[in-house]
Amino acid sequence: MSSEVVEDEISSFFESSPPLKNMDGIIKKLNRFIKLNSSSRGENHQSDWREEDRVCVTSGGTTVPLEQRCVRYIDNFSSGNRGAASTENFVKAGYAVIFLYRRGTCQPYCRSLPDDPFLECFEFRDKRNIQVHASHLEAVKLAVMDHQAAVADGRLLKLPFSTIYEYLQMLRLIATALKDVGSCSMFYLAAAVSDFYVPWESMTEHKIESGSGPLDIRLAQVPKMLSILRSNWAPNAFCISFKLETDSKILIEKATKALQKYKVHAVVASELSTRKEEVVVVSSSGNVVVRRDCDKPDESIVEYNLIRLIVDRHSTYIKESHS
Ligand code: PAZ
Repeated sequence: MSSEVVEDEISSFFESSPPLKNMDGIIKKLNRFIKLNSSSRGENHQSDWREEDRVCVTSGGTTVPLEQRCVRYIDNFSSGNRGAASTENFVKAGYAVIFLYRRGTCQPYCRSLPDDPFLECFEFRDKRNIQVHASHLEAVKLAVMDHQAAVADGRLLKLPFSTIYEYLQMLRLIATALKDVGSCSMFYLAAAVSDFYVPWESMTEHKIESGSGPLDIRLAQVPKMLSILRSNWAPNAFCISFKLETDSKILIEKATKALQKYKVHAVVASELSTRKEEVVVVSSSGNVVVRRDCDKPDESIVEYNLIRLIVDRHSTYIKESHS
């Protein structure tokens, strides 16, 4: 498909999307966050270029509404665990992170809390007061401390999405806002983005009636935004995309094709059942298997070594772009 056809498809996707709610508020938050991470550091730290690094981490799955006044939608498996764990490690590495996440999925600093932390971590001290249960005290203290430090330091901005329409519009806003940051910005696209959707104009307004027998729905292909992100939205940003397959035999081939087609700097390939154990970073300099190491507390998640590798590659990229 020619690049003009892709661009036309992308334009008509955005033109026919329902407008993003609170777009002005999101733009304000984004600009404030990006400015904060330039002005507060810049002058006194001119030689320390690491402090200007920013990454947009996308996380969780996009929904595909079936009705305009949405009652039903198509969803996917993504828990948001990878995005949340990666965000924590990027903050640790000195990045300012824009965390574009699916509402209700895993959040940074909350991964070691129980599923229902509010109800499970607290108990009554007496009739009027509650306290953290001793068994969760350390985990809650650490989560609150690390989260507050990241936010107070201006290192974490969280922006939620639900639908494919919201996700892609917000990604475009972020990319546009980060355009001037150039090579110091990174896109780490770990979200599981729907490949198919129901175009807004062909969607029924009201709840689909259930009395009229089997349901036929025609899903259109979601235009691949990676190409336009690379060529127009943020051409100088370092860009990491992700590829998930259930058949390990085709995984590396697919990831290599994506690397070449979208000209991203690396593709992180994982297989559904082993995605928490290992990933393969596919890039033009070869493929690197990254595993978790259960014997070392920090390295017990695959994202620890993954982010170290990605940060290292990003540093080299920035140096090369500045030389
Ligand atoms: O969100 P999670 O931790 O359950 O899974 C992460 C992941 C597998 C969704 C991510 O690493 C990924 O590969 N995202 C891209 C999926 C794809 O569209 O191929």
